[in-house]
Amino acid sequence: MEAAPFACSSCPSSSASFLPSFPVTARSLSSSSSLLFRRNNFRRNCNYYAAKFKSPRNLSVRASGDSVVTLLDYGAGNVRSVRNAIRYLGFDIKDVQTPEDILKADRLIFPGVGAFAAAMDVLNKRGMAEALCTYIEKDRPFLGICLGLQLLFESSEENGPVNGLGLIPGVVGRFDSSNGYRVPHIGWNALQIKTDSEILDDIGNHHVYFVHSYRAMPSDVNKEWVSSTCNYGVDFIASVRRGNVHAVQFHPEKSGDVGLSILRRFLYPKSTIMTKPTEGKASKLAKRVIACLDVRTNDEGDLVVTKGDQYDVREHTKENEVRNLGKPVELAGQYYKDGADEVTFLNITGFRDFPLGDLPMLQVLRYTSENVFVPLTVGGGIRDFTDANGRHYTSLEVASEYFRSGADKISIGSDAVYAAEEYLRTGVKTGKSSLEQISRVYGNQAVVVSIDPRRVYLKNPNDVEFKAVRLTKSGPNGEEYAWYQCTVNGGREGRPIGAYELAKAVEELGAGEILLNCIDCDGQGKGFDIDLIKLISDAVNIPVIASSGAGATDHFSEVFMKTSASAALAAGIFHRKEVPLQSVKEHLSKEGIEVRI
Ligand code: 1PR
Repeated sequence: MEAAPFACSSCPSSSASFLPSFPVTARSLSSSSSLLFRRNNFRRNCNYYAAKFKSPRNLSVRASGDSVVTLLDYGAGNVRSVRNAIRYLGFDIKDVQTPEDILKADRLIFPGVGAFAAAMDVLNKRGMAEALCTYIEKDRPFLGICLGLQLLFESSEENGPVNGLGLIPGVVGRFDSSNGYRVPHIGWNALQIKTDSEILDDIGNHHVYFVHSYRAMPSDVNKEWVSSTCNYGVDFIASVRRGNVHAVQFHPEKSGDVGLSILRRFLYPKSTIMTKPTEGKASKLAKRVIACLDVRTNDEGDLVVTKGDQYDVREHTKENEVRNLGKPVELAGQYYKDGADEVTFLNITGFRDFPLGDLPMLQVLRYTSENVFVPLTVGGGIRDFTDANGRHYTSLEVASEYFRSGADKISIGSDAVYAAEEYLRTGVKTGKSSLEQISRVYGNQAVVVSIDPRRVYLKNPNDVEFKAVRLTKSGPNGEEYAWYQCTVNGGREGRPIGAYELAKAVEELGAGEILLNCIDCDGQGKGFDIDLIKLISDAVNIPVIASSGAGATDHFSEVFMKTSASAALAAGIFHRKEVPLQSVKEHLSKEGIEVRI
């Protein structure tokens, strides 16, 4: 299986390569079944796997020191962010190679990645499921993250039912999107602390970062485990704790200072060096504020952050040079400190320069992810490519390289337009587009589609076959309507598809989020295109990021009050230091819009 980004679980990955999982019976799901019963049942299942797959045995294990944490990275995904956070907190990492490594660990972190069935399959095949159960039953220090929490339950409905480790009663199910809640659940949400959870002390009023489509529900049979819940349409389990065993559904390694403080409490239990996080007021899913860095190589060959006006990034001088607004790693680090909820890098010449040839971009991701503990998205050039030597790269390989280098989400622009056009023309999902392949392997929460539409004014909405909107402000010749034509190659080529049609098609093809730009508004500082953002955010059930045109704090409150956007992204005002990120947050907060402070 390909590496998956940190965003685990639980996502509707339909990869068919999983081995059959053991059957889930009504009895095994019965709420009255005892832990012992489940463990016996589990051991029978393990024996079945042990017979089928020989696990490596008797390999020597180094003793772990005080500042070493053992990491269970079963090879199904990229856990770079977790590694970076552990190292940042002063710990070395010892990777689990064998089941014995688990049993001998002093402190074990299990950042589950990928889909539930695939993860259980790997754990069973390598004999690690049994070792994990033994380790946890002995109350050894354990921290499961995201899928690492879900796997502790009896079973999951993700591509299932599929049996889990069976340590906690309950079934992991999918969020219901029919009640207006967008799935995946992506973003910063609040915790309701239920019991003394130790690692979550003082965290209750803060936001932490979630990204998942599946969740476990609190009930009478698992209430002694539940240390916190979170509300997203329903109250679901956000964390569990019993003795030294902890697991969290959210991502501490992506939850900024608050997340680092949770990890620190796990790594340094009972330490006196804790710094209390500042007072928080979190009560629900926050609207996100995202800083975007358009990156390209300038004429001197340096990778710089640039910024266009309606996508034109060159200065209007005799030299006509590429606008240079700073260094990508430095700016990303600054925005993280300023309180950005996410950082997005767009490799804007990726459509013509092959990104894997563009190694500085990968370096930018690697360096940034060492110190930036909020989600990183990277886009540009994600498509199949044959290099000058005739070597063919699939879009999946390009995406994998981005993920391995520290991206949590990838963003597809031009290639998603071609895929949507093809899908709308044939009505067939081939499964072969970059969008479908990457979302199947990594989960749809890891795939953003970036749309670059341009307004086309109309006198009459019936003049085109695409969805048109009545404009709040009429066009240059008094036109009352417009449709939004999608473009490719950085706005250079208009395509026969509207933003509305594209958004609905890519949602069906597996996009987990939409980054909605607007060429007309880009760099203008006059506000977001509310008509466009309302049109798209009302049309899909996945989160929409409003982009292009922010010029003042009011523009952010306007977009959140008038549309269903989940996040707002800006570039120019942050790069030019016209409006500090913190003042955007403060303004939104004053307007009664929940944000992460
Ligand atoms: O087609 O898969 O290679 O992806 C290319 C990516 O690069 C796309 O996401 C596309 O949006 C982006 N891109 C290509 N050319 C440009 C350009 O500016 N010449 N940048 C470009 C798009 C738009 C926003 C911008 C907001 C906010 N930039 O991301 O940051 O409009 O700006 P503002 O706050 O200053 O108004 P592919």
